[in-house]
Amino acid sequence: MRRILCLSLLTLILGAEAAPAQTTPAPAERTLNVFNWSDYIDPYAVASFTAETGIRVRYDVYDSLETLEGRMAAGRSGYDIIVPTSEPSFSRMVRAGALLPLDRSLIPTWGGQAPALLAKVETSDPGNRHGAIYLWGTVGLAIRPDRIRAILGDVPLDSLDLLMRPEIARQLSRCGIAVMDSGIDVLPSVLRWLGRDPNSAVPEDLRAAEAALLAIRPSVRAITASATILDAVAAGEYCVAMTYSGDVIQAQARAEEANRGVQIRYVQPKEGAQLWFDMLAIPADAPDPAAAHAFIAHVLRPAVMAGITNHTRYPNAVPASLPLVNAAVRDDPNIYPTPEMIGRTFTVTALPPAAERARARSWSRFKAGR
Ligand code: N2P
Repeated sequence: MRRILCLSLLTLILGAEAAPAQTTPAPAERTLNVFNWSDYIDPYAVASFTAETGIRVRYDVYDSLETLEGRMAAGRSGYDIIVPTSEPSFSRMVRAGALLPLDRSLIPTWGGQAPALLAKVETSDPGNRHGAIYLWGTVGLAIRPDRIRAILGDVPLDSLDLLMRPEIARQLSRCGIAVMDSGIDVLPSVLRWLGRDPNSAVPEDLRAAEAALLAIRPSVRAITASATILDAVAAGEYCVAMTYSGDVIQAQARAEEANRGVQIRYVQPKEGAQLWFDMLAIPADAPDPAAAHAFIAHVLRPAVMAGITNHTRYPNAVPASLPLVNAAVRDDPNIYPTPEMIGRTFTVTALPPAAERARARSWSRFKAGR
């Protein structure tokens, strides 16, 4: 909330500076409509875009793929820029023709993206025609190591066991367990923890994942929006929370700043963590595709990208931004994972619609606890 507020303030201030003198007729106001994840930009990236182009930004946020997909499925979203994860959402949108093919001649900074990372997302978008890479990361756990040690003693802290083993979860429920409310982004890790295929469409596998989640359900205090989890983790409310990597590191940074003795750590589960890429994309019916292309070109500038990474604590795909990324961010393997850590990740794929629906029903039963 605070972020959104200060973002609109900045836009206001810069907008006011750019306002024409009263004698000249006001030019038709141009607005870019952005729908992005919460806590996922540097306010300066938006403010500098407006300052340079004169295009104002209306900035809305979501905190799960379910919300983004629901909004897009309803049609006529009115957004010029959205930021879907390469799998499963972006690839589905590409196949459904819901995205505009990008005109690279309008994105002079396109070539700054690391070819190896573009190759990774090409499986979701042949030819990389519909999306530029924004930020990427993994799914894992926020933990409070001191609290966990106080309850469980010297246990390994690198495993999803902290959340998924019912007897452990029961003990840790005293200091608070939370799971982000996104079946799409949680179920694959649960399947992997069970030693099953994260992309399984087999009903038996899904039943096993649901049973595992129901077994810990009494110990889970909150299944809630990832943005809410970020704030609560920073405030020290949970000692285990499953969410996105950079959100945990943002929470850790906020807790350090607050200096109230709340120690937070990110755990990339040793069983294998989901690796994901978020894409800058333009809906096929975007009101102002030219402004959207200009925004993508702006965001991919190394200095702008460095600011975004410094602010959000998520890695980007523009190597030339690295010299401008704070050393503490660049050298944190939970932000920029080592090749060995990348080797312990998995990626997901879109499932057949019936399997997606079955997963959504399982997730609802987990939330309801039955
Ligand atoms: C931002 C979370 C975005 C990462 N708060 C999920 N792909």
